[in-house]
Amino acid sequence: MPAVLFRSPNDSSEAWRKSLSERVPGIDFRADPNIGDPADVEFALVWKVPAGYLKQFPNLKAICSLGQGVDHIFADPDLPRGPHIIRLVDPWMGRAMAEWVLLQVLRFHRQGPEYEDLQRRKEWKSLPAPETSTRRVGILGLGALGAEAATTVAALGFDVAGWSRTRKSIPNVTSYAGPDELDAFLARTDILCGLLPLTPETTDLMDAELFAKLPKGAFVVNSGRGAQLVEDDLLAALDSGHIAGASLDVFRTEPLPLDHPFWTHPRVQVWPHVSAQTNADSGADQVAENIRRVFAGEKPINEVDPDRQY
Ligand code: OXD
Repeated sequence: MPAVLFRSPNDSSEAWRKSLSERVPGIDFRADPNIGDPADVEFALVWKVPAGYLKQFPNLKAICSLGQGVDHIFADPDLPRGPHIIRLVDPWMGRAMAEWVLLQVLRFHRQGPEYEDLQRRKEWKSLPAPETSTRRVGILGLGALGAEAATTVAALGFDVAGWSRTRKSIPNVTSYAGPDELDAFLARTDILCGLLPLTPETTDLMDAELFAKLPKGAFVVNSGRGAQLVEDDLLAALDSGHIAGASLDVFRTEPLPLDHPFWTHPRVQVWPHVSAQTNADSGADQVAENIRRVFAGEKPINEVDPDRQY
């Protein structure tokens, strides 16, 4: 059997070796740096490998991301042309992401930051009770993750809309599509949740111009990719009061540098890229199926279109 290469900066090789060995009898699983002869490797399971790394495998047939995002693969200028590019589409991760988005929406909706501040000042004071049905939540990106987050938030009675490249039909979620409908989507959004894949089109999308199109006092949540948000523009919008608060799980540089102003900003909550972590148990079935398919010369599932890059 051809070899499966594994490389990730996270210490998860033994968990993946175990879960794939249970599903692919006789698998030749090679965790970097023990790769043996690179010519044996036909399937690579990777997360954030250095640029140029994958071109050393002359017989590679598929490159599978160890996450839902594949931007780390397309960022390699020497990416070999030809292998299938595959992402994880894991219901467990979809649920985890929907929980995280819901947590941020509820925290802002129920004035969490204001009450946390009152507690710090030992002030017993009630604020006007918020109304769920008129709180407008906007999900940027209605792929597998965005659609589940939108449905989960809508189930609680929020007024939910989503923006995506093409029109989507999701019960209780108003669909806005394409660049022409972005402004109308932003104008009706009190809590903006970024869940877009990183592509050349979405890089720097959340900038000063976009923040200005949100209503005054809107909140910004991002668990898409850090490079979609212009951090200085968000800081300026927070400091002017136009944006009332932000919860961020992804950053342009990760880990977030120690001197970054987000760490100590009173209206920013920092999360260390944990909204939906890859799970070697729940993700292994589809990876095993793809190893089987690729080695049999069949088309894999969850293949990414290299032109769209998601
Ligand atoms: C992913 C991530 O892409 O965790 O899955 O960022």
